[in-house]
Amino acid sequence: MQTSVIGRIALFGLPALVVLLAPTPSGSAEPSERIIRIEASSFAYKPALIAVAQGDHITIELVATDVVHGLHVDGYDLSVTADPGQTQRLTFVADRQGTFRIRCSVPCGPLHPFMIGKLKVGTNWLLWRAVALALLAAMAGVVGFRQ
Ligand SMILES: [Cu+2]
Repeated sequence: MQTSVIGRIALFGLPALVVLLAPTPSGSAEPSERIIRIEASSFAYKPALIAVAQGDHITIELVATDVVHGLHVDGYDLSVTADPGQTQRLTFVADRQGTFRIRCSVPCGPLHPFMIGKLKVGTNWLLWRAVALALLAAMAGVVGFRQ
């Protein structure tokens, strides 16, 4: 049995278009440059939750508003310390997906152990889109060969 050209377009072309044009949940599929300002004061980070996409280039600007505070990202093993009134920067690529704990790395008072935040690194939709397109192209190639 032979697959018609129209049949092949319907089988692989349309799914490929859907994969290409489907909107991503975050709105943008491109890895982006993100500058995130975090205010640290006894005993909390503001914001306490940072959500980024995998592959994003992140610069955290840590601002301590009262005493010296630190910021350590578990899983990425990154640290920065800021004196009051002096912004310190931490730059990294969010290459690992998941939820990571942020905690203060400088003993800053009685509730220091509870000074925590979260870094959430979401799905890289650009990567999954490329994988889906490659699979469709491979399937189209197999069907094309069999004729
Ligand atoms: Cu602390």
